[in-house]
Amino acid sequence: MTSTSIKAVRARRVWDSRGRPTVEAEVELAGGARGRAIAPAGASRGTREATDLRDGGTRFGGLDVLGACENVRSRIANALRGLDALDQAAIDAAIVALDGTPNKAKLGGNATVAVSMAVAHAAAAARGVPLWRHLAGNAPASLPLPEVQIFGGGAHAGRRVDVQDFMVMPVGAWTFGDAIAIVAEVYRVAGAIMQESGKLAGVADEGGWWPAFASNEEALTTLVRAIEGAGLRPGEDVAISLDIAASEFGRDGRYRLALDGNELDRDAMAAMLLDWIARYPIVSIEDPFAEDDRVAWIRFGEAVANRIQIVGDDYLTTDAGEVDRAALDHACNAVLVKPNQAGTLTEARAALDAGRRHGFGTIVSARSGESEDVTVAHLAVGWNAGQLKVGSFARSERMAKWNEVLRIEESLGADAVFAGAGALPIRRPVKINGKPGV
Ligand code: 2PG
Ligand code: MG
Repeated sequence: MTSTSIKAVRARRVWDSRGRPTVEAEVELAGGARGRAIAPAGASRGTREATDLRDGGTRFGGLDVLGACENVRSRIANALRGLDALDQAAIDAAIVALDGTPNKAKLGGNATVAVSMAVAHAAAAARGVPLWRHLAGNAPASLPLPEVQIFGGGAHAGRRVDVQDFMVMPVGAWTFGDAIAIVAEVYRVAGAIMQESGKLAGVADEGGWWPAFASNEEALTTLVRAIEGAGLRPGEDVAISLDIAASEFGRDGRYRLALDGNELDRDAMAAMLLDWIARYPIVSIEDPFAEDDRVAWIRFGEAVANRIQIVGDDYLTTDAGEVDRAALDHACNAVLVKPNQAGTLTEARAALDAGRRHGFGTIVSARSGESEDVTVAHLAVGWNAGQLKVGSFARSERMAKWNEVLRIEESLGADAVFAGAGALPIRRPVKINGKPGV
């Protein structure tokens, strides 16, 4: 027993940003240090993600997590007691072995990720350093380029539009603080445009403006107007990024765009996206095709050839093996890293490391169901991911993360390194003379 040995692991049911139950884990070390973390929850979920263990039945629509909390208190606590919190890999290996399934079906990924993150917080507290510093060790750390939703759609907005996230990336910014201030202006102007056109109807799940548009493309034209209205140059100061989340409306190579009244085959879907890329300053597209449509991904990857970032979310589900396969296929050039898709920090880190080995962009991401927990902000900095996606620029479960990165930036002072547009795995992330520079 040393001062960093795990003494106790506790769990409590808390509530997420959608008012749904979720798991909070608390870890206490022998020396008295404590760490705490809350599991997030996705709405558009990849089929290979770690299981989000829910009680079923009628209570809270079947979404209660009393079973997952009990797994933390009993099985996980018993397995981890006495282990050294400084050895995250050993802790997570013990969790993986205890579960014994490929997708945390027994313990619940919500139980395991909360504990895994709480252990990291406790270890950092024991060392008396911020979590990002604990995670970085002697390796370089950097402030991430933010990817921020302006309009929310898909599963986060009652499928009001098909595309899930219309986001911006402040590619012209030189510091994280500037980047966030630029986003604030674009978000504000986008809201004003919605109001002027009588389309202001509140916000979606991640705080983006509710997308009261007549077509998916109207969101793109409005986004360009918002960037210009903020006095910024589309593509040079601020670029567009999309999460199509195509698994939500695509199956067997066919894509049903309900808002546009279209059913597209995989080639027509690719043609539509290529047309958008040609006409709008888009630097990144996530999940352009459904997770079961490997051939579409490979063809699209070939057609785009690193002109933009192509991000695998549902397609890769934060799995190092899937990242390796996608790299061989040239299906994408970036990995979204969501700790709860993997179920432990070590597995999420392995997916990020696999991406880095292949020259991929690496984006640490929150989920649509979030809380005041700011662990992902520390992961993005401490793992030197280069990019961070936590939803929009409203609602405190989102702002808590952006604000935490601002604090970290300030604490670094002159040593702060902003990843900026260089974090994108593309040849030229900006427009030149008003034309796409790709
Ligand atoms: C995504 C995330 C975050 P969810 O698809 O990238 O926007 O959504 O957490 O619902 O999977
Ligand atoms: Mg996604």
